[in-house]
Amino acid sequence: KESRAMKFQRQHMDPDGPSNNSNYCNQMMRRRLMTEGRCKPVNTFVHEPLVDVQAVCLQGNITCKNGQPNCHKSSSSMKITDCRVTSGSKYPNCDYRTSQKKRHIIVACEGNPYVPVHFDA
Ligand code: PAX
Repeated sequence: KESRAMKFQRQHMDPDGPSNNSNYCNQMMRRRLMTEGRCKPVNTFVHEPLVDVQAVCLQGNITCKNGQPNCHKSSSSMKITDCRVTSGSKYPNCDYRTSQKKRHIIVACEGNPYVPVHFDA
């Protein structure tokens, strides 16, 4: 079975990306299996080395949106792509808007080793 840590990597890690194209989210959301059963409404891909994203679990500890205490905010801003389903998108034809940004990211971490399992913001 896929662990929570592996699921985070499938859904949120793309260290070698992004290919600079407006179809990035349409391709990646499908390729990473987030358009099965429904179109996942919002998803962020991070374009930094895995070790740098794992290291966020050792950086500033903050409260998560759901009130849990296991969130961490990156001390540096990171290259990301936000994918957001368009208003006209109709499953199974999931259509996404692609926006590239540089932001501090917030992830929730769990386990031993203590690694990212959820993307909070
Ligand atoms: P998830 O299902 O929320 O969390 P995601 O991050 O890819 O998946 P399983 O066993 O899979 O149910 N976990 C936590 N979740 C939330 N908060 C805390 N503190 C926490 N600690 C552990 C994956 C697993 O992490 C566990 C949780 O129980 C899950 O375990 O976001 C909805 C989705 O959209 C993404 C992030 C979420 O997907 P929302 O609205 O609930 O915050 N997303 C959202 C994104 O990628 N980018 C964005 O900018 C936003 C806003």
